Amino acid sequence: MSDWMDEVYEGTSRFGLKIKRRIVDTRSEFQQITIVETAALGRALLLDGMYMTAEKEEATYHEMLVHPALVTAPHIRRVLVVGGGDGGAVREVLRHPEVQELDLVEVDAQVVTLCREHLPRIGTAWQDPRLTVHFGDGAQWVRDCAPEYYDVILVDGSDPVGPAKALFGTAFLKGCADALTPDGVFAAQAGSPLLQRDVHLDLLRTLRRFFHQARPYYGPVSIYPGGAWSWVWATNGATRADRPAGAALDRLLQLERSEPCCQYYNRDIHQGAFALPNHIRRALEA
Ligand code: SPD
Repeated sequence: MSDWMDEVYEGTSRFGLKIKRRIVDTRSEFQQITIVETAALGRALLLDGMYMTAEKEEATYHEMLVHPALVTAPHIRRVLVVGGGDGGAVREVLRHPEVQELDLVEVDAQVVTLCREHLPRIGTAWQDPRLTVHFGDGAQWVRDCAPEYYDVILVDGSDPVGPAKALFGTAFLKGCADALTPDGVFAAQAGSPLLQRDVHLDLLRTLRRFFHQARPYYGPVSIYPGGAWSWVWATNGATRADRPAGAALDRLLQLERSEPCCQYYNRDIHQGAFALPNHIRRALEA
């Protein structure tokens, strides 16, 4: 057995971590689930050979998926997370005391079971009474959901292949717009702006059909293809993404004071993350 675990992205790039041992390697109904102990980043989860998360690296990704939306949404009583079976995103959502009801909809029950057992440092909030875990198809969930139900919807899917592909599609994104309150906020992981440029731009263009505002934001995730990552933020309300003010600023400052504090996210990161690289700005204007 090789002592390296490599993710080969589309046959054109490769990222690898030296591993101490393979803890889980099993095929679920949906995908290959692998959990390894790495030499540098603690335990890591891969789905179908793609790195999803690693203990010493996951904070940036999960904080950036969750807090820009949770800080800026006018209300955050009801929150939906689609995907995110490792528990990192819900852990970050539940830092916010205003959240009353959090639904996690994960297609693959085995991901949750194995992550709860083997990645307990990532999923630290499974016992929170505000959280309900549902197993099923996220696209179906938003289709069946009462209109204008959620204040915030977060999509923590994998890359747009396999079970996560539908989460980048028109029907699902329109379903999310319909399931949000009129001023609700949507956020999702949006791929590598370099290696998945078309996916990234298509997602933004699709969101702009269903939301008055849809903005990308950026940050580093070293274990994902290309190392530079993106998320999208969208709303039909009037709240601004990039400059939290009033209640949003209060929430951000409360988060900054909370213990344990975020490892990556803060007010400066929030504002800077929404700055657009010129090549993206030009592509979106075209
Ligand atoms: N290239 C992998 C992108 C995966 C994004 N979601 C990861 C799930 C972590 N909770």
